[in-house]
Amino acid sequence: MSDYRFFDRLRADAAAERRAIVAGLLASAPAIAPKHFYDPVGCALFGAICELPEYYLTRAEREILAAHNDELAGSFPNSTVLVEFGSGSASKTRLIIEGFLRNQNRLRYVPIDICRTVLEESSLELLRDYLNLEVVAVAAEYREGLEYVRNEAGGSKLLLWLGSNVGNFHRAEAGEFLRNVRVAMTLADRMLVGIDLRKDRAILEPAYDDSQGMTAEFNRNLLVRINRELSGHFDLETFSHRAVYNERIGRIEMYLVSTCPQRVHIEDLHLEVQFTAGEAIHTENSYKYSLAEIDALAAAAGFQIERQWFDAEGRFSVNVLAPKPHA
Ligand code: AVJ
Repeated sequence: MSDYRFFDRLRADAAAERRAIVAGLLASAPAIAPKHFYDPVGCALFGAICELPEYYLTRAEREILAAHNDELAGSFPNSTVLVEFGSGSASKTRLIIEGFLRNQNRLRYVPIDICRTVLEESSLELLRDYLNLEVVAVAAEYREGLEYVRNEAGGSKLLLWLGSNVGNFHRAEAGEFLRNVRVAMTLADRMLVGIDLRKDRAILEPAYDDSQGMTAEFNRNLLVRINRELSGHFDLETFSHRAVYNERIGRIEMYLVSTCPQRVHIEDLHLEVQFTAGEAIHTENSYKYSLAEIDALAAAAGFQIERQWFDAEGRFSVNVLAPKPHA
């Protein structure tokens, strides 16, 4: 298929990854980075999470994109290129693609994702469904993906960062990443960022602790991975899923909590990790933003907010950021 190219920029530095896992598990506040969720099983579980009744984020963002895709596409010149960080199944991106294909007869789409399997599958589905689409898929983490964007010259670009993926970064780090993106952009380019808003914990906590236990399974999959890939001996029954909204900081925190005192052997890491009863492994932060925090994020990264849309219930925001000329 001439309209399809696939680049694999996933780092193969297994030794460095292992060292990071050891350091995380041995830290005084044990932690595992959320990027490790996304092996093929974790990617599939995340896809299922997006369909859950409690996980309002995907639906709210889809509602916004459906309402504004024509206006969005209409504000760009012909032969604009779409680049997406963390494209996943790209199911919401379809709305944006369709908006652009109503305005221009060809469109290049560059999805960048850490999930190789989901990336390939979604790319092929898009190619099948949109005859005038060219797909340049890049399997990569954000950093390598950004490098790819920087080296790719071309017409004007719309960069997408949907799904409140920004939420996994601490606020200052989110600003730094966006600033790096800003540096790779021209003044004609735009960055579209989907950001979940601060809200009542009664809505937030069930979104991360659903009644079907899907999010718990997604969380525990980290331990399943360690057991399988590093010959670990985590007993899944003795780690419970916890998701709490830290209202002061404005983030959901996810943990795996050891329900008893125990030692866990991880053979390939030559490691024995001790847990006390109630000791937790911090597995994810999901930051939520107030409008003032979105303003501050954009400003810190050298952007101005050109458009800002919300779903009818005011749960989620989609922000079109324009580079400030002298930032
Ligand atoms: C993919 C990081 C946006 O934080 O909402 C969903 C991941 N974790 N349920 C989020 C996630 C638990 C998700 N992001």
